[in-house]
Amino acid sequence: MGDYFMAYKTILMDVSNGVATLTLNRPEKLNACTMEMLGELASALDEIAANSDVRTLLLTGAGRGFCAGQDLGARAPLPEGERYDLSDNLLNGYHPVLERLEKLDIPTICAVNGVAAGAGANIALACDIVVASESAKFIQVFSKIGLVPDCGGTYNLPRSVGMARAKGLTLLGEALSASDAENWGMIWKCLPDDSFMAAAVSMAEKLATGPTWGLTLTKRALNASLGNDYHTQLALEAESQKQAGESDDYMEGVAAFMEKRSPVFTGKKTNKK
Ligand code: T3D
Repeated sequence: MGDYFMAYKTILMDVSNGVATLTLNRPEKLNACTMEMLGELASALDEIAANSDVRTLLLTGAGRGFCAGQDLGARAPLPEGERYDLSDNLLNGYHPVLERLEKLDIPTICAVNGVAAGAGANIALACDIVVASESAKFIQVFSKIGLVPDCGGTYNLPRSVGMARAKGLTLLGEALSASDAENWGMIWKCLPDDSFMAAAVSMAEKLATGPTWGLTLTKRALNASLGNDYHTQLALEAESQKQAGESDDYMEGVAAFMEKRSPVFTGKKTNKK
C-alpha cells in the first residue's frame, strides 16, 4: 500500500510505484455515481495531475460492480409539471471528471471489475486502455429509462465499434460481455476473473516506468487524429516527434538499445534538469 492523500468518502485513492489507483467505493449500490462522488473524482484527478511522481492512473470499482451509472436514488419521481434538468448534472458533475481524464498527461487504464452501466460504461471507455474481467459486462442502459447515452458514449462508440454496433448497443440497451467487447475492439482485453486485477496493476506499473512524455504525446496524437485530416496529422506527428526527441528518455532509450540493457526512463518532458 502506498501513500494516502486527501480523505474521500465515496472513492479510495492510493499512490504507489508511480501508479495512482482510484477505486469507486459505493459497492452496495454498484458504485453508482452521486454528485459527491463526481466532485471527489474531479478533486482526486486534480491531485493526481499535480503529482509528478504519478505516471499512470488506474481506475476501478470496489465490490462486484465497476459502476452502475447515475444513482437513480437521486431521481425520485417529481410532481406533475416538474422535471429534472439533467444537463445540469452532466455539465457540473460528469463533464468536469471527463475533461480532467482527457487532459491528464499520463496513461489512464480502467480496470472494469464488474458491470459497467450507463455513465459507468462511458466513463470506463473514456480511459486510454480498458481491461475487463471476463464476468464484467457493458450496458448502454440509457434507453431502458428513456434517456440518451451521455459521458461521451455517442462520440466514442461509433468510433470504436462502428455505427451499426453503436446503434444496436444504445437503442437496444442489451448487455455486452467483456469478451465480445474485446472482439469488437471496444476495449483492449478481457482477462480471467482470478488474475484480472493483478494483470491490470502489472500493466499500470509497467506503464509507470515508461517514457511518460512520449506516451503522453502518443495518446494526444491518437486522440487528435479523430478530428484531423491526413496532412494535419502528419504535421502533428512531426511536431510530436520533435518534442519526444528532445527528451532524456529518447537518449536513454537509444543508449539502452545500443548497450543491450533495459532502459531506465525518468518520464520527464525535456532534457532540462
Ligand atoms: O440523471 C442524470 O444526472 C443524468 C445522467 C445519467 C447517466 C446515467 O448513468 S443514466 C443510467 C442510470 N443507471 C441505470 O439505469 C442502471 C440501473 N441499474 C441496473 O440496471 C442494474 O442494477 C445493473 C444492470 C447495473 C446490475 O444489475 P444486478 O442485478 O447485477 O444488480 P441489482 O440487484 O440491480 O443492484 C444491486 C444494488 O445496487 C441494488 O440495491 P439494493 O436493492 O440491493 O438495495 C440496486 O438498487 C443498486 N443499484 C444498481 N444500480 C443503481 C443502484 N442504485 C442506484 N442507482 C443505480 N444506478
